[in-house]
Amino acid sequence: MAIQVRHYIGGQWVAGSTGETMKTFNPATGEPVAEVAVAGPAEVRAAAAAAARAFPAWRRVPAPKRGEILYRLAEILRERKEELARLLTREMGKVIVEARGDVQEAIDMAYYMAGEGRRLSGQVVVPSELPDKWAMAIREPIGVVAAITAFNFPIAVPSWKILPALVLGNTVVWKPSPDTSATAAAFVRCFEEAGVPAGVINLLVGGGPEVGRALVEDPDVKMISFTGSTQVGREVYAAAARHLKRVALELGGKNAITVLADADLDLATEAILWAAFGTTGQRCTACSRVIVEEAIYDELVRRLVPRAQALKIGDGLDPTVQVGPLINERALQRVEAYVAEARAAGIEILCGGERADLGRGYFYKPTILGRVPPESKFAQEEIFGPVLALIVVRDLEEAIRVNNAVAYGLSSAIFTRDVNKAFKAMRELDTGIVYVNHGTTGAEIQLPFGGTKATGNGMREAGLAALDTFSEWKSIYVDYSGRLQRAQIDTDALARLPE
Ligand code: UN1
Repeated sequence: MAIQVRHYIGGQWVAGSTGETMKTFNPATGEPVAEVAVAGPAEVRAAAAAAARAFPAWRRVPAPKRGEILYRLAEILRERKEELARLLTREMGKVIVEARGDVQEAIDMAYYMAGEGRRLSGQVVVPSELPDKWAMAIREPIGVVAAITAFNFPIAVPSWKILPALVLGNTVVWKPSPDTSATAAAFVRCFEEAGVPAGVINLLVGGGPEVGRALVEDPDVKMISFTGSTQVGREVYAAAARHLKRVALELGGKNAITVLADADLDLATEAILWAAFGTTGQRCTACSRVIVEEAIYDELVRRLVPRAQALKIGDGLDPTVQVGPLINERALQRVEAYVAEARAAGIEILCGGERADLGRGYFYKPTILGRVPPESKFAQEEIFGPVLALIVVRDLEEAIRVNNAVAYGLSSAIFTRDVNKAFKAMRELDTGIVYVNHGTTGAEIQLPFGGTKATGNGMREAGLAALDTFSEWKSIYVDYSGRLQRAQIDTDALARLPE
């Protein structure tokens, strides 16, 4: 029996008014997982209005109390971790250990932001240039935040947006990917049970791009936090600009691991396999390029290829499976088209290069392309699948140039035993996240997450940086001198000191 999924608006689970439904499917088996109500403009309006109504009371709940609710949420997520992870794997396809990691990331974020409820540090008692004058800067919530998220991290990524937003006193309308609607609803049920008041979090399921557009345009929505493609991100940014709304964008990546000749090749091999083929390459942080020094190219290929061929492909619920399916037929076709084009362009397919025939599901074999020209589309465009391009370079300088010569800038990594080279790379790699002797995935929630260039618009999620993203600064001056003191005019502060 398919799970019935509805919208959550103003504390009620509702079918909405479109009368339409859609289904989500298990990408490993093709079986239906959920029957989902489809949101339309009326649901967007209702959810945004409910969030706006809930805002004045929620912003006045003391932040430590908001934090306590998030702490309860963390505990509920911990209890339900296995249940949520299994549903996530069924609906999205990633292997079960990774699904547990996805939930764990939200648990980590909930505890972290619960603690922020007792901190939320502003700049307290900032020096004033005038005597008997007190100054400070505090954080205020922005209002209704629209969170628009992708299928690939259906719990972790939404938690990066929703939890900081809530602890700061914002209210939220969340539009998840329609492909992971049941997972989204199960996540929101945890908020409800944790005691998040009606209207503080709202969920719109089943909605396509028009629902996203309506959210961006809705007058009650004050900020949009979007994770998805660079193309859609641009549209969101442009549409929001007309209303001067704040936007935080997490978009594409073309992340590279550089392997220098002195690297620990066993370690680099493990790391490349995990970063390139984990989550079937469907991470924003996935490694899709390996930049390798010529001297060790053959050796690295010799190690990587048999290991990539040996990865077990299948249903992520089987704990021995290492690579799950792609999310849907469209994603599979996109990968196929890229590989067909690479083949036609004469690029060597070192392994994979075809669907994995398991009788059902959207499976593609881990694929490695050899000696890919760094300026070719296979080394420039985000494929979002299990396709890895190997690029040969002469030295570190060229590696850094190649790493940086793409439109995106999310994550990068370098393998070397030379501390001088490692530090040089840390300085020069033009990405929001840099790893030394580790692959490009595995960001932890207490550090800022985000990228440079076409990966975003300079905003960051997670870490303390998330507090800036989801709050408005308010500077407050209290003059207790009892007389008019003019900043920048009455500059002789000493003369103004009382006798
Ligand atoms: C994403 O792919 O959108 O760093 C998020 C990582 C994970 C999060 C990825 N912690 O790979």
